[in-house]
Amino acid sequence: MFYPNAPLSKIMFNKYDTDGSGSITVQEFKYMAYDLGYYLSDTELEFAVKKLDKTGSDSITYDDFKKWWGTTDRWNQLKLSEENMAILSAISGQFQMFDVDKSGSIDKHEFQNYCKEIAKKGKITTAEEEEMFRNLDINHDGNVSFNELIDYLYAKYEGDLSRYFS
Ligand SMILES: [Ca+2]
Ligand SMILES: [Ca+2]
Ligand SMILES: [Ca+2]
Repeated sequence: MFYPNAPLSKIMFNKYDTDGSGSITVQEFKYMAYDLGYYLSDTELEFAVKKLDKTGSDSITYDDFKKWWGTTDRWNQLKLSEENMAILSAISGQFQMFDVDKSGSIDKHEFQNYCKEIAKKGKITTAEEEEMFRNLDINHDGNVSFNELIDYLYAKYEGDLSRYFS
């Protein structure tokens, strides 16, 4: 729908919310970036949506979008720093190491080893371990995918993944 007096943020939001769902998904955001001439890698796009999404819906609502659109360096702030890229690749390497059967996800058995690594300091009880697995396995399919792990860490460290290694 076109509103002649709507703010630009609203016009842009409606234009790129191509399925009219009321929120912008990674795919829709990707198209917008491309259409406006900004190049972001797939990883950066995923993170852009995670960063802007304040409701945990994996997509951007108009309220989230409006805030971002109103910032002056709106595209630059979505670029991942070299440091963040390095951290992501370190987490990915760690994930692959614990994915012993190379299935692309970490099952309960593999998780027991991984858990010890995440917990690092102090002991972790079986109950805590189970709770952690439940929190990580967002879609409850009995496996932790890399995306689920990143979502978890991203929420836990409020977007600052460098804290994971400190
Ligand atoms: Ca949409
Ligand atoms: Ca596995
Ligand atoms: Ca899962």
